[in-house]
Amino acid sequence: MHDATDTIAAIATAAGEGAIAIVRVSGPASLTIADRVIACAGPRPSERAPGTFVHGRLRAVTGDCREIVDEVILLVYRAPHSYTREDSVEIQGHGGATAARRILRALLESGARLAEPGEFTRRAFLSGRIDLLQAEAVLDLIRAQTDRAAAAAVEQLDGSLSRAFDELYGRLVNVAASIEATLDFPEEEVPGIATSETGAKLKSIQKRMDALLRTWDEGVLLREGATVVILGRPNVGKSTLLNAMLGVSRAIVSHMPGTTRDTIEESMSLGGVGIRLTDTAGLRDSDCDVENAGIERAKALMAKAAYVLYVIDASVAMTSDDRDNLAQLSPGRTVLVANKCDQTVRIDPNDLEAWTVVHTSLIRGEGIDAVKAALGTKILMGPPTPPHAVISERHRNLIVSARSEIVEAIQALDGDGGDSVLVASGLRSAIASLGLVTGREYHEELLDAIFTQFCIGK
Ligand SMILES: Nc1nc2c(ncn2[C@@H]2O[C@H](COP(=O)(O)OP(=O)(O)OP(=O)(O)O)[C@@H](O)[C@H]2O)c(=O)[nH]1
Ligand SMILES: [Mg+2]
Repeated sequence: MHDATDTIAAIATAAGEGAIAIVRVSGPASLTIADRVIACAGPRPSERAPGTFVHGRLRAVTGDCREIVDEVILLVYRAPHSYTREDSVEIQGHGGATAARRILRALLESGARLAEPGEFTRRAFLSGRIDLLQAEAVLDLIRAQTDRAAAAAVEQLDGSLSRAFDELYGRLVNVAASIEATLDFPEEEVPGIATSETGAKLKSIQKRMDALLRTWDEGVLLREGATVVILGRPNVGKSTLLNAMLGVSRAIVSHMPGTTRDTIEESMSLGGVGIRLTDTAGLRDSDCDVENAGIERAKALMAKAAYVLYVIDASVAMTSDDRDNLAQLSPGRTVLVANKCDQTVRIDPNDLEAWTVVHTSLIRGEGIDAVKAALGTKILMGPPTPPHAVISERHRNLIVSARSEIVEAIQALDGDGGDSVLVASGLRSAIASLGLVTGREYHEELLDAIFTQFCIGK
C-alpha cells in the first residue's frame, strides 16, 4: 500500500474557494509525468534545473485528445532536495475545488497514484529527512489553534525535542553497554555492576525523564486547550460574563432568573492557550423540566471541568447553595467572580477566604481583564515561558514505561548488586521504548496510527 517506488499525487491546499490551489507529486516518475501533462515554452520540466519554475498549460491526455485543464506554475525539486527527499513537483493552479481536482485527475491518468493521508510526510520520515517527533510536529502545527501552540510545534519541528530524546537515548545506551560488557565475562571476577557510578548515571537519566514528563500537562493544554465552565446561581451574571470574555453578545442576558437553559460553548484564546468556555444554566431547584435538564448538564460539567469561573452576586449575602457548590470545587482551579459590585456589597469577606476572588461590575464592563488575568494564571501556572516543545500522550506513555524499567534497574543496583542479566534486559526494553519516540525503531502499525491523522496531501 505504501510502495515507495510509486509516484504519488494529491491536492495539498484546503478545499474551497481560494486564489491558488497546489497539487503536489512525489516519487521517481514525478518529472516524467510532468513532461506528459505540461505544455510550455522552452525545455520540458525534466530538463529544467532543480529549484526552477515552469510556466505552462496543464493538459489532460486521453488517447489522442488533449484538453487544457489550467494555466499553471510548476516547481521542480530533485532528490534529495525536496520535502520527501524524492524527485517532486508542485503545481500551482487556480483555486477552488474543481480546477485542482481536474489537475489531480490528469496526473493520476498520466501515471501517478493518489497519495494516502500523510504519505508525503511518511516518506520524509522513511527517507530519514525528519524523525517521528518532527513528523508529529507537522501535524501539531497544522492543528495549532493559538500562537503558543504553533510556537511549540515549530520548536519541535526544528528538532528541540528530538535532541532531548537523542541525548537521553545515547546516555542510556552507554550505561546499558557497560552492563552488557560484564555479561560477556560471566566466569570472571567482575566487581559487580553495582557500582555507584552506574546507579548515579541511571538516576540522572530518570531525572531528565521526569523533566520531560512535566511538559505533558502543558502539551495537553496546547494541543487540546482548557475547558472552563461558568457556574453559579441564576441571574448572577454568568451569561454577561461569557459575553464579556468573548467580546461579543453571544448569550441572551435578561433580568429573569433561569434565562440560560442549555449550555453554550465558545472558543477563545487566553495568553496563547485555546480555551473552551461554557456558559450554563443557573444552579437552583426548579419545577421546569427544560431548566432542570440544563441544570443537570451544568452539574455534569461542574464535576469534570478543568477550570471554573464561579459567579456570585456580591450585592447579596452568599447562600448555602453557593457554599454547597463551592465545596465541590477546588480553589486551585476556580476563580470566584464577585459580580454586581456597582451595588452595595453585602457579601461577607470571610466567605471569600481561600478563594481567588475578582470583584467585577460586568454591566459596566469593569473587572473583566482581572478575571482573564486570574484565570490565565491558574491555567498557565506561572509567568509566560519562551516557546519550547512539549510531549504528547504517545511520548508520555513510552517515557513512563522506560522510566519504570530504569527505576527497577536502580533498585536492583542499590540492593545486592542486582542480577546483571535482568538489569540489562530491563534497560534494553527502556531503550526500545525511547527508540519508538523518535522513530529510531518503528513498526507499520505505529506509522499508520500517526500518519492516518494527517490530511491527504501532507
Ligand atoms: N447591577 C448589575 N447587574 C448586572 C451585572 N451583571 C449582570 N447584571 C444583570 O443581571 C441580570 C442577569 O444577567 P445574566 O447574565 O443573564 O445572568 P445569568 O447568571 O446568566 O442568569 P441565568 O441564565 O438566568 O442563570 C441581567 O439583567 C444583567 O444585566 C452587574 O455587574 N451589575
Ligand atoms: Mg445566563
